[in-house]
Amino acid sequence: TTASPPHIALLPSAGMGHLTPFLRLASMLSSRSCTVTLITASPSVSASESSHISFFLSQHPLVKHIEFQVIPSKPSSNPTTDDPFFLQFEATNRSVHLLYPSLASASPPISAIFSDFAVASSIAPVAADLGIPNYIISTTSCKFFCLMAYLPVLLSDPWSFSSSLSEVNIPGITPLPLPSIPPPFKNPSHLLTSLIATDAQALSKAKGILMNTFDDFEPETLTAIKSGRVLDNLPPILPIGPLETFEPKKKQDQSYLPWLDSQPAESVVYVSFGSRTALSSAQIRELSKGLERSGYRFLWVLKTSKVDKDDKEELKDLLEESFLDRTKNKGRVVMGWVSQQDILEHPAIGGFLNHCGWNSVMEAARKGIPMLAWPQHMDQSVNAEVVEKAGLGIWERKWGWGLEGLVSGEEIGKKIVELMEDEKLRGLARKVGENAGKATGIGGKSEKVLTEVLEYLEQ
Ligand code: BUP
Repeated sequence: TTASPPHIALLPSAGMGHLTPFLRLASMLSSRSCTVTLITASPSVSASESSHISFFLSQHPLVKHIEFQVIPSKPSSNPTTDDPFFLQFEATNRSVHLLYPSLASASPPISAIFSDFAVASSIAPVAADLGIPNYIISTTSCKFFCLMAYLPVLLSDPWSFSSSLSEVNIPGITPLPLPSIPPPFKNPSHLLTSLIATDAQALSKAKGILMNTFDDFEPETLTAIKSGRVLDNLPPILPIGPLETFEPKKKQDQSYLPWLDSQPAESVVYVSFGSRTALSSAQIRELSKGLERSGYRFLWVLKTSKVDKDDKEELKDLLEESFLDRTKNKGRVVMGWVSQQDILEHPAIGGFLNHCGWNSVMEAARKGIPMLAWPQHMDQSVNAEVVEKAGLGIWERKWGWGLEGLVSGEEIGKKIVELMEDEKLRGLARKVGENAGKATGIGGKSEKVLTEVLEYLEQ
């Protein structure tokens, strides 16, 4: 009998930064004739997650959907954080065992589960009971993945994050400067830290780690982790990025696109800090000054709350009318969801001021767009260093964590000019884009890795 394509169940965790790569992979698998089941937790934290899930399913009628109810956490039970995304990670982990019956009765039988790092510990026993392999999907840089995988070892030594040290050492990879470590990691009882450490301990049970990155982007770190120098008990590391985007045109306000059409090539700075960072109102004002001072054209996506359901403010409450007036021919400020895809693809975009959420980094890499990195929280400082080293962008380390300080408009303006005028950077970034294209093209390294995994899983 001839082998038939596998049935793959995909289980993302909370937040657009996690959902997005899963939807992309689901689309890629479906177009390679796999049967795909998308598993989503309900209720979702943000409105963008639920609307993207529905939209995705409407575009992919063959993809099956399992929605499972998460058992919410009691607000008082986690004194270390009130971040709704972290609370959902925890709630999802506690609820994953409920999936067993629907996965066991799936037809055709499920060949493998591809699940988020953030559910590694809870899905491992489910996959074992089903007798099928589990692949972990890493939605961050390989370098930050190394930090998470190695976190249990670091936490076992009280000196690891001591402020008397300037860097954190992980075998095989270049040391991480202490300021790049996400602050919660320094507190072993922080909910996020304990979840990540528990998930890290389950990694050895996985069949492989699929990563949204590519060999040429993080060559040294990938070589180190693949050769077992970081930890000797990890399963194969499988870079398959940058993941292809599927997003066809969605019905949303895209009034910024005709405006972009009328701007000169590579003249516009695109500014976005991702789906869950709301800058302080003081920082929003400084950023507006910086954009104006730089003299460059801009498209700025502005968010005012961590979870989109809480968005209430209006543009006129956040920015002075005089600013909006003065810059009306030079820039656009947009609130709400934009199609970052369409924006980064647009020839008018010449630079990207961004927080270094990993999806954004991979999207910029695909298009070879130079970045000005301004990490806000979590993996973003480590990612910023990766971006800088890969030649995709510049990073002003002294700005620190965006959410913790205040950077003046003057400094921001100067740095934007540097981003837009650095021809060497533009050339290097373009090269990154070419390499990304090679990796995912036919016969490319990332494409081959994915093909091999799917061949292995054929039934
Ligand atoms: Br905001 C926004 N439109 O308006 P990241 C984001 N995106 O298409 P984050 C839009 O969401 P984490 C918008 O292209 C990317 O694919 C964007 O993921 C898209 O950052 C995704 O870049 C956002 O990883 O997630 O949202 O901060 O905290 O997990 O890094």
